Amino acid sequence: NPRHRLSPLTCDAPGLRQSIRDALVRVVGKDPDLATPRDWLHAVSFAIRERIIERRVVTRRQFADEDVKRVYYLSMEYLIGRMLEANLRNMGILEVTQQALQDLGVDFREIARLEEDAALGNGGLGRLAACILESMATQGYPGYGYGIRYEYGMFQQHIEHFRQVEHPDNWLRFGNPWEFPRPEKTFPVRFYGYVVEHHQPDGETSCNWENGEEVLAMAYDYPTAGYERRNVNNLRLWAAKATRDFDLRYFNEGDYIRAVADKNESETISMVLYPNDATAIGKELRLKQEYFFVSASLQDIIDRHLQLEYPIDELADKAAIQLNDTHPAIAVAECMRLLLDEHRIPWDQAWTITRNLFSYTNHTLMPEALETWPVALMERVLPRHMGIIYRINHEFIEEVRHRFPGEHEFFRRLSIIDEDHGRRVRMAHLAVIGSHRVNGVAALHTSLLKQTLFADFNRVWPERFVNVTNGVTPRLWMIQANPGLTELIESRISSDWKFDLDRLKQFEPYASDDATREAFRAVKRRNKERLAALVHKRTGITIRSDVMYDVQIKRIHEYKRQLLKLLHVIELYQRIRDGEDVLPRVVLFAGKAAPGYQRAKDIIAVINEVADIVNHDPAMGDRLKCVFFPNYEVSSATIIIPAADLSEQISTAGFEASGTGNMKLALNGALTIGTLDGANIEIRDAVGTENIFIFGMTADEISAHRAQGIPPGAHLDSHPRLRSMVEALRDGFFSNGGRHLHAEIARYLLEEDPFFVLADYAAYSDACAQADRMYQDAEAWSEAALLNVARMSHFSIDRTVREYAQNIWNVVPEPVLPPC
Ligand code: 26V
Repeated sequence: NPRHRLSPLTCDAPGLRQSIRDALVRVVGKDPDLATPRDWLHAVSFAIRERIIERRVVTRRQFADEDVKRVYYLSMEYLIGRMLEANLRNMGILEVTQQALQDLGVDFREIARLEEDAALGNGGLGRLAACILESMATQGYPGYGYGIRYEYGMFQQHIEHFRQVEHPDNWLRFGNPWEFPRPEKTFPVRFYGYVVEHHQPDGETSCNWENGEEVLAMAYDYPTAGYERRNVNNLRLWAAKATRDFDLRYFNEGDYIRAVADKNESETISMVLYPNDATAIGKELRLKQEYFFVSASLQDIIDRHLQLEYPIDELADKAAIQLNDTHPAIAVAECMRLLLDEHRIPWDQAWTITRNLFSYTNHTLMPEALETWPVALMERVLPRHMGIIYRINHEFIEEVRHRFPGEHEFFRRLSIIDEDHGRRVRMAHLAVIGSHRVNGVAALHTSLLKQTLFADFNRVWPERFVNVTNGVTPRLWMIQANPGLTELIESRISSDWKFDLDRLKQFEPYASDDATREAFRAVKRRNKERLAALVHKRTGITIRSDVMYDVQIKRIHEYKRQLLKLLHVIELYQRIRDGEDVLPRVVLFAGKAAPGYQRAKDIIAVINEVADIVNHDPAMGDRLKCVFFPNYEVSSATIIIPAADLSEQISTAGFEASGTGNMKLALNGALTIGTLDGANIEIRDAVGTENIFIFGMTADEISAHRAQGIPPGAHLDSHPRLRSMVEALRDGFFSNGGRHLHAEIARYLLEEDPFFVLADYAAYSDACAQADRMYQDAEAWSEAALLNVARMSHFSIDRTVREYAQNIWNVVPEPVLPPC
């Protein structure tokens, strides 16, 4: 319609300059003479916002015209980081915008770092969701993200007196130029109440869920740009708003203040991200968060389907829904409810649609992280869903009873209801039964899933279980994070590797080229200088940039074994004190501990206290520095990763589902020291055993070792120093006030540790020594590092997304729009 044609927004420097200046006055409301750096940040963001949304409108229209099958990604978490630079780069207007700002006398770098990270996730699972969205946009898939617009994201970690202190992450306090509030897009979400059954004349019963409380879910849209194209997909995040019922109460009840307070309470649903990625939480508010965003998303998905004039029974032909872990698994029951109660579809047909629609990704085998909800809680909060779950379970058990007669124990194990721990709903079982595909996130993880957690289901439906190994987006984790290495690659091979990481293979021959190695070392050195400056700013610690940077950056968890690395720091410290010649290095830890996970918080404290002794001991003579980098987040990862030489991926084999930091570090030319766990195995296969340091027990050996029940202390003599290292810890040599804490950690290592730190120590120390030897040969190290870079093509998120599209979603990419 020509009346709706937009006045074109130019993307040249003069046009952008004008837009930024206009936005400063007209949107931010500031006199340019008085504008602060943050005002400029907002002005440029508003100028880009206009351009990104324009492309979103075009993309949406194309999808609508082309009758496409859509993909919906349901995730409680999106760990996105900063948006300005990513949006500019992907839209292909980064450099011209930097130029426009420079013309205005504004330094892009200075304002870009004022943006808060969007930290709406805990760790790997949330970052994977962000990478998948970016890749779907880049490759032209009609993909939509759905999640929660938490008012407070992942807490900010401060270190006070060596300990972690959590501060609220009020990321929206200056407003957010990247979001488009859609107050007209709201859906009611009900909690509590009861179910009324109506017996129809045809003998069927229909159900009505009545009474209870209603909350509104209001949409906020975050456009997501594909790399170097005009495609822009949408991430829709829901915020809770009180319904108008609350407004009416103002009039009807004398207690006006109370009525407004209640209104606020109903808005707490989307207030805060649960900062826990280790243990399931049985909190009612968490269940409400899960159902809240699932219900709003499904209502929206079905609305869109009907608006496009597709028949409801074709829902699974026109849409695929991916469940990111079990957090949105209630979607299976909610989909059934909507089809049965709102759209009057018969049960069997609704069930066929539902199963064809959903698929589920599992991200952990750890029993304590598996979500189960007490039946009584579900009955109270979601009575209609509980009824639906009972019927799903009943029909499922009937089916298996028929196929496997008499195997009563088998049926009990398969049931959605766990009868052994006070009747609980197993969300993973609901997700498996309600999906047509279930995937693990690395080859080992998928095979362990089939052998352990889902062994019984694998007997029932072996074809349902597939592997999709994780990946990372090279746009953020290489092009943005490491411009030096990007430029080096670009000077050697053609630039199509940015869309198709398979082409990075062409870089491989340069691993044996002296000039390329030399240039690689110069890039690393500059990246180390950049990190060293940041470390100094954040911690006051001065580190050299001419030594090995050895990093372990990830959530703090026993199974990830930060204590194994810390023991190695202690070994190096003692050896230097004993006058040995030790390769100089910086060991850098970063990561958050769940606020309620005391052991993880103690590990942070001990790391900081050991670091304090090491860093202040003149005997170290600058040969060893130990840094705990506070408040690890996406934006700091982009600085740390490109500076790393050695990537610590040392989880107890069988426990890390995949890891994605391992991929980011190898892509940036760090060599991995790691166990045969998660995607490390596939990384080894890709880079070659000579270019990685693998050590320790395998997953099978860990199981066998556990069965033997050897006390951990029995390993103290497996390494010449181990005993004195653990004793130094135990006796408080490194303690600075927290003496009993150190003794407790030593006791834990000697008597309890379910993750086999001491049992793996000798092998680990050997592997570290091997890495040290290779590092001393700069040419050999650079060659191995460059081979790591060139051989990482398999770990592009684009490959991951293509596998989901082909094997699970059955969707094809749309021809992407050309760059402007
Ligand atoms: C679990 C829970 C338990 C209930 C409370 C809230 C909460 C929040 C997150 C989680 C997820 C834990 C699973 C997880 O993050 N897995 C990680 O997923 C990565 C992406 O697949 C993978 O690379 C890591 O190995 C895996 O630990």
